[in-house]
Amino acid sequence: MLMMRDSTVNFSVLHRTCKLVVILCFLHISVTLIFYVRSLDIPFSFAQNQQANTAKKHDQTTSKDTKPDVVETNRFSIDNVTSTLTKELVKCLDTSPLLVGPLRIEFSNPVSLDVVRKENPNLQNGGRFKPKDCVALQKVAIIIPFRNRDEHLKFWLYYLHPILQRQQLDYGIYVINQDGDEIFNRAKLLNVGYTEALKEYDYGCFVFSDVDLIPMDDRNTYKCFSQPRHLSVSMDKFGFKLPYNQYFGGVSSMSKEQFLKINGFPNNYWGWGGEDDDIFNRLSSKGMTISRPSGAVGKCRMIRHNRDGGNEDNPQRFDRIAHTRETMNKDGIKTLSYKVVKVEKDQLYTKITVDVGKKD
Ligand SMILES: [Mn+2]
Repeated sequence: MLMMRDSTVNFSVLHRTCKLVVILCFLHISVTLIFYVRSLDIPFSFAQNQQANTAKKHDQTTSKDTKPDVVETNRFSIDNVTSTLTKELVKCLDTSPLLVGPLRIEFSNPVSLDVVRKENPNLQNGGRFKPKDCVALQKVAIIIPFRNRDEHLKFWLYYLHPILQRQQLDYGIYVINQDGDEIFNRAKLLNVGYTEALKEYDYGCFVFSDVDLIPMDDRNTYKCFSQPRHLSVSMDKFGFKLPYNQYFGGVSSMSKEQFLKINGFPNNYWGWGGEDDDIFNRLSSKGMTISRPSGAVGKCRMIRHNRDGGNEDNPQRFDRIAHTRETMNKDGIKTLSYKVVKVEKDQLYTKITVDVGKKD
């Protein structure tokens, strides 16, 4: 009998212990699950952003896709009831609420300009845009030096127009096309773009972009800062690293004041290379420093290509760079001369074909 009672006692203790262990296990699994799901949150929202982004692109043809803007207006109206009542537009926020972050950029499928035009119905002739629900903080002219790169320009327009609109900029796209077959002069074309854009509108900020560079994150805002900005800081071409600290090539931005302070860009760099280093020398000689986004936000892709004909290495570049301080006041925006050959206005861009002369 004693034995029996003992074993029943043992059995019920064992039973309770088992129950407790099962409950503990269940608790442990639940907690683990909760943390696991939480840790998945970041990739989830990233995927949603990507989808929202592509969905947006496709939606634009059918619906006008004004939802995010409306939300933004409502948020404003809480703080600014009076101005909403009087229908006055308020300033856009410092950081646009429409940004989605990292973007998928690839160049395997060719794009058609007709599709890009349909996907960007809010553009005005000449590749101009203004946000509808707030007043943009900056008026930005985007200058692209160009010759015979139509395929690259299509990708650029396809990717950049939606990004720039989400950045809530008041912007215009200026493609500056070098006429003829003389050797290419990137920096002079940039000077021309600055001059021609200002004839059209009161721009206060200028973004200078190569036609083959696409940002991989829309938080890399194409606007101006208190110091000249270098935007293409981690290019896939350079293993997503800055090739050297003074590098100012690819995509950069400068306010009108910053640009004028350095007498614009040099006009005498014919062929590939050096003009970006000359611009850096101009900036640093005037006591300016370079502002940059983080390496993550500043990621960008370059469309792979072979060197164009008529853009051979400039052998004089090393000598020129060594003398920027002596030459910059004599050679720049003050002494720029060129002839406009043709102006074409498209919904997606203003293309200005210019005769920049030739190397003497
Ligand atoms: Mn290139």
